[in-house]
Amino acid sequence: MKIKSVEIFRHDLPVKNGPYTMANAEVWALETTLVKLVADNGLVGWGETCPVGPTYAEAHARGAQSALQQMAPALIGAEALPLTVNRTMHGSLNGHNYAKAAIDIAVHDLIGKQHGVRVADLLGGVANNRLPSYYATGVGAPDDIARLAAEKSGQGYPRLQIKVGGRPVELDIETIRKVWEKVGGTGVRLAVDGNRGWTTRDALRVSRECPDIPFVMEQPCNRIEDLEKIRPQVQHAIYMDESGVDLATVIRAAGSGLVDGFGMKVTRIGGLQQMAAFRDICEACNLPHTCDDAWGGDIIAAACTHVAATVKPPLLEGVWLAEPMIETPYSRDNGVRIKDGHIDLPTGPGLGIDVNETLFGTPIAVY
Ligand code: 0XW
Ligand code: MG
Repeated sequence: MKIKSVEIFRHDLPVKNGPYTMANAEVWALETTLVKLVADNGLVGWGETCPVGPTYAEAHARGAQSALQQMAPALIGAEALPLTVNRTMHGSLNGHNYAKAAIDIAVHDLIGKQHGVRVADLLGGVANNRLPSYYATGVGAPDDIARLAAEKSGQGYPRLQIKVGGRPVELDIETIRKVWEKVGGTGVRLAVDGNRGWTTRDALRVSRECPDIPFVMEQPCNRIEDLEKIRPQVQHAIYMDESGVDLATVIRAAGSGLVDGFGMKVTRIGGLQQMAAFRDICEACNLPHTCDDAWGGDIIAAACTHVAATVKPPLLEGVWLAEPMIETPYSRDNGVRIKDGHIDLPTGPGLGIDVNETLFGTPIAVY
């Protein structure tokens, strides 16, 4: 099966009940980029990439579209196989994992449809059909976040992620304390995500002042050097998120014991082929991790859910989806949804998503 054509679409995703606020970003609407691969046998595969604005990571929507246009001509006529396609992409553009991920996801969708199997089966086999999600609050007033945390834990989310950073650290400490007053003892797991927004001074202070609260400190500071600096001094587990930009970084962080786990994004690491390798590295080192993305609609949601289904269950921290903040699903069968804090793995071949492409309008580019 060879790739016959590549179509690139742009689609707006307004944030339901927005904005969504993080230490370095406040987003009201996101622009997602969709890729449609058509094979020479007529099958269609879909991929997606949707940076959560231009300041969360070194990624932005127009960058993805431009990178995809740079790579697309080289893909025409290529065998629709993940390794072949990834090497073809590396041969036509250096870096830009988050754009390459959209093509990689679409190739997995195509192959799954060709063989009548789910993407999760292609990635090694399903360990769990019902995946735990986690709820990520925005940065907000301590009482509001505590109320929201209690509500979401009551709805069945097994894990909460509290956003902090970008404001006086005293407010973050108050938020963490108030959240724990509400959910401590319920069994819900807690992550505190700085999204690179704390100084090392802030991170050390939070850990020192909250020794009794068993949260995971996710990407508290901006650089790997900052994590190295705080590592010997904090009492809390440290997870790497935004700094985990490629497999080489993951191998270094896991092998040196710098981190206790990862928040991982399918598009940041370069797609499902890379994500499966990441999963295996984590399993070899016994490190827990999430399988999610920064944002995106049903295609990203399905990709995250399929890879998460293959993770050894005790190591899966959860799958975050933007779904609760998206108005219109773009799957005809209502897509991938969170119910009672959990997500059912789609059952159809490939990603298992029936994409309603009429929502996307005319492609911005066709090859
Ligand atoms: C909670 N998320 C998965 C969604 C936002 O894009 C940020 C991200 C994270 O963990 O950093
Ligand atoms: Mg994070």
